[in-house]
Amino acid sequence: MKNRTGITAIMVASVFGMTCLGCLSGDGAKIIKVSAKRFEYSPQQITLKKGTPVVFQFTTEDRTHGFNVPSMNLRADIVPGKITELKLTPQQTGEFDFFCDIFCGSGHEGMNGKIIVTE
Ligand SMILES: [Cu+2]
Repeated sequence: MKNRTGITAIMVASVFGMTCLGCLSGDGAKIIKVSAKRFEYSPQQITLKKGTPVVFQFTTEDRTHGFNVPSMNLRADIVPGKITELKLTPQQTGEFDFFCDIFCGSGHEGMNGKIIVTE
């Protein structure tokens, strides 16, 4: 349990240069890489286990996008040239829709995906 200084309670950390210095993954959480581009996320469907902490690492290939999961009260900006991290420990099983909430052009409305939380 080293390298935990100052990272325990951080929700979002953005790091320049696509490297992840002092990232949230130090506590053993599973890393889930999600890339965004007009007008889709990859992967579009993410399956998680209830009670198991994960760290999302968001990147974008073209421009700024959003990542918003209203039913989980979770959102982030995804900015070119950075890795944006978001920590999540799902507390409920079910299906949770996410979508881009930063207008990124014609087609933006269909930029969405799903988090599935299993027991
Ligand atoms: Cu968008």
